[in-house]
Amino acid sequence: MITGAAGLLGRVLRERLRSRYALVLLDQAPMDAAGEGEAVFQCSITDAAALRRAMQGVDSVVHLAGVSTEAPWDAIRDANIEGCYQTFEAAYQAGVRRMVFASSNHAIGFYPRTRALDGSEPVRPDTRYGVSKAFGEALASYYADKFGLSAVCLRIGTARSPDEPGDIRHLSTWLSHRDLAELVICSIEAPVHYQVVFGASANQRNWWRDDGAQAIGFTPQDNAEDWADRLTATPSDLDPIARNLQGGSFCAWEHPGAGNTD
Ligand code: 15L
Repeated sequence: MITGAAGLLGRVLRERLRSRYALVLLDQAPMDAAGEGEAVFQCSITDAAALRRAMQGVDSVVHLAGVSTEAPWDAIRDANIEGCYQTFEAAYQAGVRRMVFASSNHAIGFYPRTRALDGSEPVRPDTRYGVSKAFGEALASYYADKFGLSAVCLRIGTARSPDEPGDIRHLSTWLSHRDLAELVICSIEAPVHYQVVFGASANQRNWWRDDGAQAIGFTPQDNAEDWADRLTATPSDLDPIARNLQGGSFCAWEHPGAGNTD
């Protein structure tokens, strides 16, 4: 199952995984009609009964649904806290084997760019959104340890459309669509109990030297550096808070000291 199947990453994964797996596609937004080997469910991830019906017979859930950027608390709470909980609970009730949770680099966004992370550090969320991703990682750990629902949490960097880095920060954080698909396949199939993995391509300027990727056998192929010559500075490259921290502009949003360019 892919939750959030109508979103950008959901559409990329639908396209790239359909030849390998039978897919159950779930989103509250409308989606293209089910093709061969697909089933489509249009419902909210806060609707526990609908979730449970849709999950019957599902082996793995790739949980992408939710608010994907900073937002007011009630939106984050409903989708990324309550909806995330309902998704894990429904998966457990339905006997799902593996959860692949779309976490985010914003769970650790307040680490400086000079610090190479290996995934074992305490979280340092940069937004309410980042806090909700740290919640999802904790929830995944809880369901794995208590109920045996194994999980891989993907701290995704920047996967975008068009499928290329768009600013200087992305030279470190970019995750190509090809690498995203491979990362998710490894996350579904690796024999692990609970694992945090950074989701980035083989970028020369990568800040994340984790062994999580090794643990699931993920070897990225693409390198954002191929676009380096074409990228120019953006406003967030000038703000010292955004420029120096891994979460970039997410760290500067609502920050009392942001907006200084000296
Ligand atoms: C994320 O978590 C967001 O979903 C995405 O829109 C990007 O902002 C990305 O992080 C990023 O850090 O570039």
